[in-house]
Amino acid sequence: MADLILHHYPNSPFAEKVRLMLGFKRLPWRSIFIPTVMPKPDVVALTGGYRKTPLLQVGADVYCDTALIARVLEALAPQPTLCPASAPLSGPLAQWADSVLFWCAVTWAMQPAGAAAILGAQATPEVMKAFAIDRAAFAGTMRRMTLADATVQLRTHLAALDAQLAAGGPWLLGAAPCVADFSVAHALWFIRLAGPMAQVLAPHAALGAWLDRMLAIGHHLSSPMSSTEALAVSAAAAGHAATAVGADLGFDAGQAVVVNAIDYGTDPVAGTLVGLSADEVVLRRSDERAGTVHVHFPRIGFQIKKETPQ
Ligand SMILES: N[C@@H](CCC(=O)N[C@@H](CS)C(=O)NCC(=O)O)C(=O)O
Repeated sequence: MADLILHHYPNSPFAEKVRLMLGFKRLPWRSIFIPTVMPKPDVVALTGGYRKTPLLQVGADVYCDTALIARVLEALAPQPTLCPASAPLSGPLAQWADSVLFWCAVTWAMQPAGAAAILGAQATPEVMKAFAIDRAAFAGTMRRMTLADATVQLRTHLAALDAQLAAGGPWLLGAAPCVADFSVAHALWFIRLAGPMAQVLAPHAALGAWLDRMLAIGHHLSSPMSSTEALAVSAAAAGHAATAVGADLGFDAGQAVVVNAIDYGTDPVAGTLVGLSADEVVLRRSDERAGTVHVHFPRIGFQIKKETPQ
């Protein structure tokens, strides 16, 4: 199997979701630390514009968004499963955690004392200013939560999660962890990272014990790689993962299309459509350094448009 190359940075919650899923599946991986703010020239060489963290690269296939990365890991290592048949709501619950819960958690955690704990010595006034400017552009037209709203909503969500675990468990949807456990865990991991802000978790004993179990899964084995090496791996790859454009989905193979996330970080990626299903859209694009890359996105949370010739 080609190397699984994760492009990430240590304090990214969504990266922690993937690191834990790699740990759960006992898959060894290569680790590339990418910048936390734009510019990210080596990331964009691979994706064509998508800038969110993390990315999973396998040869010249690049997988964007952790919902899709979860499916790729599931296909590579079906056991232990992230989608037990006994938990059909694992996907929708993961999506709730990755959006609703995530924004409450981040808004709460990034209060000044939390941001100082997360960023440590890096949190100079200049770094904080550059970070704020970058994230304002990243949010685009998305309305960001106020701290007052995030605080009350986070407490409601934490109480519901705690009650679910106290009544059932030991995992969120029963006897085994599923993808939703990883989506909830990364948001709460970020709150724990935020030093004094972690007190919001204190009243919830069942949730706290579950989070300890989740984080004990660990990250399995990783070894460092440089982004220059990753671009060379892509350029040298012999081919791509098999893909095809399904019938009756509104698009044709070979069409010029543009794909973008619909929530935030909506930077468009243009390419030739080579794969389309209910779960995934795949574009082929070329880059001077990365060669011919297939960039994969999930369907949920993304928009595909035909590129109209100028
Ligand atoms: N839906 C995306 C969300 C990813 C996301 O929001 N990642 C954050 C970091 S945790 C990000 O991209 N921040 C800006 C950046 O890293 O440039 C996923 O599941 O991968």
